[in-house]
Amino acid sequence: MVIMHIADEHWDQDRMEKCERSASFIEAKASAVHPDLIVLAGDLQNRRQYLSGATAVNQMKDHIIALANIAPVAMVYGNAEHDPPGSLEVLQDLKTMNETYIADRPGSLWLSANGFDAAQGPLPAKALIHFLPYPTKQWYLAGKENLSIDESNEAIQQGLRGILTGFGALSSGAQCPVILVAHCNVSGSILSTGQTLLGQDIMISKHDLALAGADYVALGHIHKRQEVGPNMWYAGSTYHNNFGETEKKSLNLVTVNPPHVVTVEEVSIPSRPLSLHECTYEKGLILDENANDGDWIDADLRVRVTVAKEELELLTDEMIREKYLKAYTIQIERLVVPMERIRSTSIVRAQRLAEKVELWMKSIDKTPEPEILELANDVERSCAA
Ligand SMILES: [Mn+2]
Repeated sequence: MVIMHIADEHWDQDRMEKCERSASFIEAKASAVHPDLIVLAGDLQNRRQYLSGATAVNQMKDHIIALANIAPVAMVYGNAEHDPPGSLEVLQDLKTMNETYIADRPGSLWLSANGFDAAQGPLPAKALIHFLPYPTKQWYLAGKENLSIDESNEAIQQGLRGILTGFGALSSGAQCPVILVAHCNVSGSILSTGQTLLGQDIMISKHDLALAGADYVALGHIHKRQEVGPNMWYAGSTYHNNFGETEKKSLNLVTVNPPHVVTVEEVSIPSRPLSLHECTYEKGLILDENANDGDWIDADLRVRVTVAKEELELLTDEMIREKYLKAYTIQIERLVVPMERIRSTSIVRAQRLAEKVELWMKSIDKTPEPEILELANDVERSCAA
């Protein structure tokens, strides 16, 4: 049983080049590997796509058709900000070789040669799939609107545990690989730099997820690829969504061999990093202490330059472009501040006390005597001792 686990594709008409580049890589990989099941763990769209005007609906639909012509596709709804209720219905009932199932509520399905089935049919089951779309308070607190915050949190956790325990009961009788597809925030996971979460997440612990008794948990929501518990993986997003997000993007190829041997292989997706560099313009120089990172090479780069009002006219776009010659694209922002602030930022950034003293003296057009710098070093050493 080979499962292709993809998450957070974030289809968006404003980022079509990025979306299509990753999507065609994924389709080519799927067609080469020919998995038994393709799993999409939520946030298929970046925001609701409309059929009229500028839209990503057609490309997104073509992508799902391409995947469902290779293998059955199982997916869950992501956050309502990205996959609003009902917004994925346009992907239901496509004319494809295999079925596509989109879960908007918790539930389980059996996969056999006949496709997806709510009950175990006469054909041998290839897999049991549990679905946990993004948990919302409305869903878990329906009919319990008058609870205090503590009581609601407890009710939500109880509700989730109930569902996961129910999954577990079904899993224990299954003679096939068991997969849980979930879009949620697992406690202890690490956000990718640049990713900000909208609203307040319901947190789920890996111990609660384990109640589902799945061989593999295919997670979506956090854009940084990571294993949060034994065989519980965030695949990460398929392209770089935010400036500052520079880690490489991937999908997981998961093999489950009976009885319960799971191997996970990372497949890197060629996506251009979104690099963010903050620097200062001072006396004809662009100072960027992280320039040596090189994370901007071949990246879409945003450069934020802090520049003194008095020096603004001296700083040209060409000077900035020249510093980051190998960046793929550059967006330039100028933060204009009074001269004093520029001086204090470089002083704050200096690592050693002697360096700070030197910078400060330079700002009042003086050069420190060597004894003064030695003294600064002595002060630093005696403080550290
Ligand atoms: Mn997402």
